[in-house]
Order: sequence, then structure tokens, then C-alpha cells
Amino acid sequence: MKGKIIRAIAGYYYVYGYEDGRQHQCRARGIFRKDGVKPLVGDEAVFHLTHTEDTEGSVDEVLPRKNVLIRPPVANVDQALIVFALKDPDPNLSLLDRFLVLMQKQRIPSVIVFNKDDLDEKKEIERIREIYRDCGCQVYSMSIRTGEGVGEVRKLFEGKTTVLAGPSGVGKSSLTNLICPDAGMEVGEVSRQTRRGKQTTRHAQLFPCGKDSFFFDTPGFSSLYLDGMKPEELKDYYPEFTEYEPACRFQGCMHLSEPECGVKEAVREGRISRERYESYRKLTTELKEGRRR
Ligand SMILES: Nc1nc2c(ncn2[C@@H]2O[C@H](COP(=O)(O)OP(=O)(O)O)[C@@H](O)[C@H]2O)c(=O)[nH]1
Ligand SMILES: [Mg+2]
Ligand SMILES: [Zn+2]
Repeated sequence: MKGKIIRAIAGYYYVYGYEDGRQHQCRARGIFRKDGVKPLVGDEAVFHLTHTEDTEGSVDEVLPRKNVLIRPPVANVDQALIVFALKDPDPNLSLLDRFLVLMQKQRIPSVIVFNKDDLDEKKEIERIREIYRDCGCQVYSMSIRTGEGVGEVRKLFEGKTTVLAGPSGVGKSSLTNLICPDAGMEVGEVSRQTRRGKQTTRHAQLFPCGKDSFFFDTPGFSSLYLDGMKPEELKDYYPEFTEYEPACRFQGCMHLSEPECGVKEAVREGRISRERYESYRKLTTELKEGRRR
């Protein structure tokens, strides 16, 4: 039978069977011994039941992977839904840009979703939409509390395996419960003192949510380091720069202190968002300093 590994705990793999829609607790001794393959959550697997009367089985084969996300470790991801809140907690756009860079490096398309629209009295969303206008990803806003915009976000999940990424307290577990009521995720309180969410999401798990649709609520991140990335590589993950790079005098221009730089010129003229450019500078500096350490 064919299925998808939706959870891995203590040597057991929980496989969602495509034929019966049930979860099967499986071991994977055979393939591990034969191919040295360690199955991952998200893997498409061939398995068989070891006892006909219950749901126990064994994974016999892991089908070729479309991609593998390193953090969180999950295979065959179609898209990342990067969730932030417009308020409580305030959006950290530098962290958002790190997510965008990391997902691009792993070749996972991202969609940006801003939740808690109901708290956005100052219409921050308009400013944010302007900043991300040419970043290559669509920007959605919604309020799980009022239901505004939720329908459109729900459509994004159809027929895909989606990872939810974003800091704590923004509404990832609330969204999970909405899309997949069986998930029963714990919704945490936003701490009044720190304005940061408590870490209540426990283990990583894919949830089936409709035909060929799965998603994965990752534990909250408060910071993300772009480890292993070269400073020279970073510019390639800012799609809005590409159009202006032919105007740079130097080949391989990093758009920092080089003269006659098409990207900096476009920033001055307001054709590239200044916030995105400053975020690029900040991350590049961070990577350069990291390398010296
Ligand atoms: N005002 C408001 N609060 C929300 C909304 N969505 C979720 N919350 C609250 O935000 C807090 C954190 O939500 P949770 O789903 O646990 O976030 P997670 O840490 O990202 O999983 C909870 O107290 C939710 O009730 C929303 O649209 N508006
Ligand atoms: Mg959560
Ligand atoms: Zn340049």
C-alpha cells in the first residue's frame, strides 16, 4: 500500500494510508538495513500491514524525494506559509526576510500571511504590502478571530503539502485547528510581559487536511541563523534586485560600497524598497562577521 509518513516518534513511523485514510504505526527496519535510508516526515512510502486485524505495519520503501527541508526536517514540501502577526507580537520583518531567504535556498516557494488583521488599527498592512511588492511572494492578510480573509488562505492548502513557519504567538496553531479540526493543537497565550508567545507547540507532525493536502505546524522560532550561507550568495535571494543588476559596473557587485551600482541607484529612486535593501545589508554584514569568528 502507498501512504505518507506524517509523524516519527521513537523509532515508529506513522503512515497515512492513501487507500484507507487511516494512520498505521510502522517500523522501518527493512529499508534501513537495505539502503541505509532514514525515513522522514513527509516521505511517500510503500508499506504493508504486519497484522491484518490492527493497524500495525512496516515501511518497505521510501519513494524518491522531491525535496528535503533541513529545518524543520521534512520531505516533499510544496510550499511554505510564512505566518506573522500585524500586532501582538509586532512583525519582525528582518526575521521574515530570513525565512524568505532560507526557503528560497531550499527551493520552496513561500506565501506570506499576516494574521491578526483585527488588531491592525494603524493599517500597517498597507506599508508592509508596499515593502514586499516585488519580493516574488504573495502577501495575504487575515484575522482568525473575525474570519476576515481566512477563506482565501484556506484555498492555498488545497492539494499541497504546506509547512507553516513563523514565530510564536502569531496564530499558527489557531490556523492549524481551523484548517484541520482533528489536529487539536494547543493555542497559547501571548505573554503580557514579553509580548512574545509561549512555546506550546510540541512535536512536529503533518496533518492530513483534505484530498492530497497535508500540512505541518513547525515549533516557533524566535531567531534564525543563516548558517552555511555565503555573503555573496545572499543577493540572489532578493528577486527585486535582479532587474537592476545589469546596470552595476562590476560583475558580482554586492551592492554595498561599490561605485556605479544599479541596485543602489534603484533604491535611491524608490524602485526597490529601502526596507528590503537595508535588511539585505544587515544580513550580509551579519554573515560576513559570522565568517570571521
Ligand atoms: N486578536 C487576535 N488574536 C488571535 C488571532 N489568531 C490567534 N490569536 C491569538 O493569538 C495567540 C497565539 O495563537 P497561537 O495559535 O497559539 O499561535 P502560535 O504560537 O503561532 O501557534 C492566542 O491567544 C490566540 O487566541 C487573531 O486573528 N486575532
Ligand atoms: Mg503553536
Ligand atoms: Zn550593484
